[in-house]
Amino acid sequence: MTNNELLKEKCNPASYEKLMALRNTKLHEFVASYAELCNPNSIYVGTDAKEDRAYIRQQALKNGEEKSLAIKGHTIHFDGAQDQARDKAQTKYLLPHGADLTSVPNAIEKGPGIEEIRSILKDIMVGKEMYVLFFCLGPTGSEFSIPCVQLTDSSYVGHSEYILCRTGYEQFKEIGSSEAFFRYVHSAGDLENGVSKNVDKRRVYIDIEEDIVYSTNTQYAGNTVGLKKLSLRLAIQKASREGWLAEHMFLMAVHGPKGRKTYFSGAFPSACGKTSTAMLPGETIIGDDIAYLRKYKDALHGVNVECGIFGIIQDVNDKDDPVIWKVLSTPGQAIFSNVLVCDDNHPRWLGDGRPAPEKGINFSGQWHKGKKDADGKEIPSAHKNARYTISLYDLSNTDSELDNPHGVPVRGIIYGGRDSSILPPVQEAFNWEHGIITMGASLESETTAATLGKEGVRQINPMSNLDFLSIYLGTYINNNLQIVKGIEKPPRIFLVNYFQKDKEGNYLTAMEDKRVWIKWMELRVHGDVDAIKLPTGSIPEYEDLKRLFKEVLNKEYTEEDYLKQFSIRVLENCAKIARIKEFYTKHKKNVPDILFTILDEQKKRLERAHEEHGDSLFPPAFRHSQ
Ligand code: SPV
Ligand code: MN
Repeated sequence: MTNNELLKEKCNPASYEKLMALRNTKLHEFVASYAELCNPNSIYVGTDAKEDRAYIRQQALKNGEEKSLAIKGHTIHFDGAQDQARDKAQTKYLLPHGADLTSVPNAIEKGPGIEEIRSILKDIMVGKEMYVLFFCLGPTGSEFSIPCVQLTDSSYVGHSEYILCRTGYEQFKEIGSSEAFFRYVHSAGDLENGVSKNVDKRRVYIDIEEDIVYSTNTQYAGNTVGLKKLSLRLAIQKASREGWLAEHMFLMAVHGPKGRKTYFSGAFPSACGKTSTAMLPGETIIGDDIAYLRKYKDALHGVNVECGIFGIIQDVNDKDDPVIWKVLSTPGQAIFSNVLVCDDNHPRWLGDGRPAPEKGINFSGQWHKGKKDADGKEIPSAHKNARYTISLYDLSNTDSELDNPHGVPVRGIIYGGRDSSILPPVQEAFNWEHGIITMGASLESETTAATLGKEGVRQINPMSNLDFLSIYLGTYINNNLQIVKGIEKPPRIFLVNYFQKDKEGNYLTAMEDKRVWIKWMELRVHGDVDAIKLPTGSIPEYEDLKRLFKEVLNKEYTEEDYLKQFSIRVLENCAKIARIKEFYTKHKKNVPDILFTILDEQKKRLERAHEEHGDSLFPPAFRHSQ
C-alpha cells in the first residue's frame, strides 16, 4: 500500500483533504509511517479552526481522559498515581552509533533505542483514533517560529496543546515542502479509568538527528505535550547550530517609574517561583516557562514559545493570585489536573485558602482525609504537582507584546533557585560573564515534586536547563557567553532566592517581597539606584529597599531584616564554588577556561574579605568600596 492509500483508508474524507492540502511529502510520509506502526482505527486531522479544537475537547470528555467540572468549560484530568511528574530516568537521547554518549545526560545508542520504542509503539493505537495536530513554537510568521506536528491518541494532550500553544496549520501551508519542522509521536497506551496503565513502558526518547520525540505510556504534560519540554530538547540543539538560545525561562515586563516597561527573562528550576514571579501583581506576563532568545538589532530579543500556562496550582488562592484565581473560578477553558474533585464537582487543591476538604476524588481514586497509600503514607487531598492549564489570552495581565514577531528586548535576566542557606534575596552580577558563570552556570537548587524522585536534594542545575540539554554542557555555557557579542549593552544579570531560611528553619522573606526585589532590578537596569559591591555581586542599599517596601507593599522594612537577609556567608559561598568547580571538572568537555577563572576570582575575593571581616560579611562595611 502506498502512503497515500494508507492515509486515505484511515482518514475520513474531510481529514484526508486537510492533510493533502499541505503539500509536504515529508509530512505525509511521517504521518503514514506512524499510522502504519501504531495502527489506529482512524485518523483525525485538526486545523486551526474552532470546530476542530472543539472536536478534540469533546473527544477528551468522551474517552474519559477528562471530565466536566461544575464551572462551564472547566475539566478535570487525572494522571496515574505513578505518572504525576516528568520522568527523567526514562527520558533519553538517541545518539547515532559511535557518538559520544557522554555528550548529553542520559543518552543511549539510537539503533537499540529505536528498536525498543518501535516495539512499544507497534499496534499501540488499535481501537483508538490518532490525532494529527499542527502547532507553532513562537509567534507565527516570525524568525522565531518553528512549525510542529503532533501525532497522539490522547485527546487530553491535544486539548492541552490547543490551550497552551499557537496553532500551526496555516503556517504549514506557508512552509510548503520545507522539511524543517519538529515532530512528536505520542501514545498514552492502554487506558484504565482514563489513565495510562502500562507505566513500566513509559518512555520519552528524543531523536535529535531527525527532530522527532517519541513519548509512550504517559499522560503527564511534561512528558507528553510536544511543544513544552520535548521541543525544548530539540530546540537547544537547533539553537546551538544556528546561534540563538532556547531557555527554560519566563518573560515578563516590569513596570517602572513614569510608565516605563522593562522586559526581563528568568530561569528557575521547576517549582521555585518562576510562574509566581512572571505573574507578579502590577507587572505583565509574556510567558512562564520557555523562551527563545535571539539577537535582533542591538539587543537580545525574546519570545514565549507558548501562549498558555501549565502552572502548579498549589498555593494559588484568591488573595495572592487574584488574576489566575479569576480564570480558575469563572467560565472559560481550563483543565485542572490531579486536584481533588469534591461532591459538588468543584476542584480543590493544597493551599487554596479554603478549609481543608474531607473527601472527594483525586489521583488515588476515592479519597477521604487520612487515606494511606500502600506504604502507609498519608495521601494528600491533591497532588503537590497538581496543575492548571489555561490560555494567556484569558488573563488580564498578559503583556501587549505576546505575539510580536520580533519578540521583546530583554534588559535583565534573573536566575533563581531554592536555596535555604547560602544566597541573599537578590544580587546583581558585575558583568555578563560574571553573571553567566557565577549565577546561571552555578545555579543550585533543592529538588521539588515537579520531577519524580526525592525532594529537597541540593543539585546543580545550570540555567535551570540541565534536564533539557541536548548538547555538551560546556558548549551550552559557551553559547550563553557568546550570545551578547556585538550587543553594546547586554542585559544585566541577577540572582534571586526566595527560600532563604534562618538557623531555626524560618523563612527570612515573605512571598510578596519578590515584588520589591524586581522593582529594584528594574531600577538597576536603568542606573537609577546605586548598589553595594560584595565579593559575590552587588546588593541593594538599605535605604532604597526601605523606600520600595513602603511604596510597593506599604511595609516597614527594618535594617535588622536587611542585615539578616543580605549578609554574605563566606564559608558556604566558598564551599559552593568548590562544588561547582567539581561539577564542571566532571562535565569538562568544551567547558571554557574562563569559567574556572571567574570562579577562582570570586573565591579569592571571598577569602580576602574573610581575612578582614570574618565569616559573615555585613553590607555596611562594603558600602563605599566600589
Ligand atoms: C517544569 O517542570 O519545569 C514545568 C512543567 O514547567 S513540565 O511541563 O512538566 O515541564
Ligand atoms: Mn518548566
